[in-house]
Amino acid sequence: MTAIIPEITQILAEIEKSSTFLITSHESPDPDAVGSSLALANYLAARGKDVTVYLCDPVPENCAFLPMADQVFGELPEKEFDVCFVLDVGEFRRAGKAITASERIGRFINIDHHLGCENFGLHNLIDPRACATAALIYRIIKAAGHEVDYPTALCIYTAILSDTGSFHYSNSDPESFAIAGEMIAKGVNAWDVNENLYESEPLQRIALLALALSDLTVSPGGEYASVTVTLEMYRQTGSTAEDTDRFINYPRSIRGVQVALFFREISEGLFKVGFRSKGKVDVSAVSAHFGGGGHHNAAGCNVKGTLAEVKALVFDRLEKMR
Ligand SMILES: [Mn+2]
Repeated sequence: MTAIIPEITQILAEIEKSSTFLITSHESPDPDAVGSSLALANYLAARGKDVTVYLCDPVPENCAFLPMADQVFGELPEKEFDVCFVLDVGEFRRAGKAITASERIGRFINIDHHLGCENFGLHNLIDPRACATAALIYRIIKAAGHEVDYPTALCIYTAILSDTGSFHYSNSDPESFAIAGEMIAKGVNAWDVNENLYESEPLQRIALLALALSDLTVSPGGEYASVTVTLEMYRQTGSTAEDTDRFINYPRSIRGVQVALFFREISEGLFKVGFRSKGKVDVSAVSAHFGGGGHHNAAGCNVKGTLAEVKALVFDRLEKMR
C-alpha cells in the first residue's frame, strides 16, 4: 500500500535539500484541496521547514477548523520559493495565474489523483486510483519513515472523508479506510469532523434549499428529476450561488431517478443546467446538444429562456435520447 515508487523518493530528496516551500491547490478549493495542502504544511512545519500555503480562492468556511487554515494566504507573498507543491489541481491552470505565471518559484512538484493530469512538475506523483490527494501526502510521510502527528491526521482524515463522500463513493477503497482508521487512532474525532464539515450549514443555505425543493419536478416516467434556484430566491433568502453546493443530490436521491438536474439562473433569462447521472444515461451527450460539456455521469451547459422554457427544452431532450 505504501510501496516507495521513484517519484516519492525524488520528492523526499527535494524536501530534504530545500528550505522554502510554497503549497497550493485549485481554485474554489474543496476539503481535499485544503486538507491535503494543510496536511503537507503541518508536516513540513513540524520538520522545521519554511512553509507558505497560498490558495487563489478563500478557504471554505467548513474547512476553517483545520490546523493552519488561518495561515493560508489569499495573495501570493513577494518571496522566492525553492519548491512549490501543486496539489489536487487536475490541470495546472486551475492553480491560478499567480502560480502558473510566477517567476519566483524554483521547482514545481505536482501531486494529484485526477486521471489525465498533465506532467507540469519537475516531479509528478499522480495516482488516479488514490481516493484523495491527501492519501498521497500520507504515503509521502510514511515513506519518509515518519508518524503522522495529530494536526496532520486531522487534515488527512477530513480530506479523505470529503473526497469519498463520507465513504459512499466507489473510490472508498481499502486504503481510504485503512488511513482513516489510523487517523482515528491518532485522536481524530469522527463526529467533530462531521459536525465541522456537514453540520454547520449557514441558515440562508437551508432557506434557499427549501425554495429550491419547492420547484421539485419529476418526469412522468420518474426517471428525471430537477430542482431550481432563481435570482429571486437568492434575494428572498440573502444567499448566493455558493450556497447551492450539492443541491443536485436531492433529486438524484429519489428512488427510480436516473438523471438529476439542477436549473440555476445565472442572469435574467439564462440558466446553468447541471446534470448528474446514476450511470445508465450519458449526460455529456445531453449537455453537448446545448453546447455544454462534461462526462458520462456529470455534465453542464447554459440554456437561454424563461425557467419554463428551459425546463421544457431540457426534459424534452432527455426523453428524446432514450
Ligand atoms: Mn481530490
